[in-house]
Amino acid sequence: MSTPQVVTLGEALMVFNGPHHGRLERGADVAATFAGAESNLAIGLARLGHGVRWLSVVGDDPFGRDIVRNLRGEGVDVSQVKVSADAPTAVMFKNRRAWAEPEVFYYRAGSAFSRATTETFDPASWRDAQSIYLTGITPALSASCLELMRHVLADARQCGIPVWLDPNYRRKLWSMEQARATLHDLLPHVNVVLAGFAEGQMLTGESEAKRMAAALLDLGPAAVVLKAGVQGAYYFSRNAEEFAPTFAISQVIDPIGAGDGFAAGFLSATLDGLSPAECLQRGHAVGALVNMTEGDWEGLPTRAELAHFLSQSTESVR
Ligand code: KDG
Repeated sequence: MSTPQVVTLGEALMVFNGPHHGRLERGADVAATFAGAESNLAIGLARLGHGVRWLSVVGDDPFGRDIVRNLRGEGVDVSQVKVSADAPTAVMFKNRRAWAEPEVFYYRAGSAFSRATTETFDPASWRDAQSIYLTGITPALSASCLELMRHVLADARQCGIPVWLDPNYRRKLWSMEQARATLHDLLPHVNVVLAGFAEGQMLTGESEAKRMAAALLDLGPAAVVLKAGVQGAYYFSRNAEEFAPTFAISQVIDPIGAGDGFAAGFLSATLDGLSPAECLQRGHAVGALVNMTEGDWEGLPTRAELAHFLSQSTESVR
């Protein structure tokens, strides 16, 4: 087990994408890949040259084996991933529609990861991290996953390891009321929260960036990153405030995963010791490259690709 800069914990799913121009039904050509907010982030950090460990549980099935093999191939430390003999890897189907955002169907209730408990991982598997990255998907999966999340947060606090959290609200997993109550309970143990505007609104009831950030800071985190869609993103702490516009891109091919890409870019720049403004810029650059590529993680750039994109892309949307 090599020493990671970042440890992330979460579920990856096998994904079956329906056809671009047809229904997801009998006879359809379905393309298999995998996804997962935390595994997307792990790949993003690994491609940028950071040491990252992904903690998860997969089923003893071809999907779990394929996911682990791919993450290992990307350079992610998968040495602590557990294989369950009794429960399957989660699965998701994506119905792609030309006229709307894709429709997602989860088959993850009772999955191998959803059965994880506070006993599943050795605390040593996160205690050597410089930062821990979690999302609001994990506590939505099961009562035992929520307990595991609380356990990691409490232990990280005691060990002095900063925790990052993206609420990643998924309405097919829980209601806004459940998400708000649970995340309010978890946020006092989080150091940096990276939220979309709608999530910030759900958590605080505020709709203006500065007031939303103030309310989030009051809940406990020392820093708040607010993603305001195509406009850009804000960084707030008690004594600093930054805004950076997004990059102009020719076409959004597939927006899913861009938030995880933004988080990977922002966290990568933080690990490199860059300023909040530079962190926002790297977050936007990585998010833009994910937006311009099919798939949730396939467009995540290497260092060289990121440098190339930044060298030619000086224009911003605003
Ligand atoms: O952020 C993108 C993720 O949502 C996607 O890759 C799959 O983790 C996933 C989920 O739960 O929908």
